[in-house]
Amino acid sequence: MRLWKNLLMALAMSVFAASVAEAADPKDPKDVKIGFVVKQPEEPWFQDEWKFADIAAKEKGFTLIKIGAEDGEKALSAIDNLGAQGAQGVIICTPDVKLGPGLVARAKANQLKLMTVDDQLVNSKGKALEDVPHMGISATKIGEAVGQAIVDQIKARGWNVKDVGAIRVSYDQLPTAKDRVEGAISVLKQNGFLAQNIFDAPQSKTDTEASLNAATVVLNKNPNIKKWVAFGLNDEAVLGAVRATEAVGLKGTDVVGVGIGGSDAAINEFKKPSPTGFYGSVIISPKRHGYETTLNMFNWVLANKPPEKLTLTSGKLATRDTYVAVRKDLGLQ
Ligand code: FCA
Repeated sequence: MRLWKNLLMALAMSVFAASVAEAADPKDPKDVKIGFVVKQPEEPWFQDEWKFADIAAKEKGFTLIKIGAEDGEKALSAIDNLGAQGAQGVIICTPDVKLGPGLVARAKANQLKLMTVDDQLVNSKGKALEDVPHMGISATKIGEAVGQAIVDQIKARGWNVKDVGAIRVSYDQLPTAKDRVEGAISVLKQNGFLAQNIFDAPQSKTDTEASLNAATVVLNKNPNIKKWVAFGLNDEAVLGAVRATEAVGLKGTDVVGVGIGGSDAAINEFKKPSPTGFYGSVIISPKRHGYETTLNMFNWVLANKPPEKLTLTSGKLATRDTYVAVRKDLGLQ
């Protein structure tokens, strides 16, 4: 009797061990399950990331599970959910980078390999978690490209730089957001832009509506300034600021907004019959951030080949006249 019990127990344990081993170490692409969690699923950038991640999954024959997680609680439960579904890896753009150590612990508890995209995790002191593989944009450089595009337009329009105001749509709790706007500001200042003419418009969320609200406050406080430039974390931030300038009666010719992204939000603006204050966007690559990260995770799960610890991608300025060619160049057709 006892012997039987022991034998059964041993058998059960070996079955359990085998299934755990199998979950952690699949041998076949069709057994691979990867989660792709994003903080703002309705934003075109994230839709595009998912689209390219799906292409990778189709090509290689693994399962991709897409989850939107707009707050910290949802992000943590997305990880549990993926664990329960037997996924082996997850790529996340977290709604809150300070969740860093919590997310790492949760992924570990669920035996999930973890990689971040766009927004790098930080610890409680704000230091990046460099052990977690990350793909982000070269934020400062891309911000500088935004600043340069703005400076070039100020010159092309023959404006006196001293008369121009700048709306800095900000979300400083997110390091990549801060680096982007600071990059833009450094180029403005190098070109004679007055520091006192740069106005902070802190947004409560990284969407167009929050930016419109923040920018409206700045415009209402400075009715004497008639020429404006605007920059921020992404296209949505700049579009919000441009909409705010329109609401106070400024024309497109009085405003130079340059965004970052190049997804539908920007493209739809470029397609309008006449130019608005949204002059350009530095197009970044949802293909690299969606397709490449997912493929990296696939190789990590299947071949135990971990991704690079840090990959920073570049961007290219596009305007209504050049966006078709720039998108083609980046393989974004
Ligand atoms: C952040 C922003 C997104 C996008 C991405 C690359 O996550 O919120 O809009 O710019 O970086």
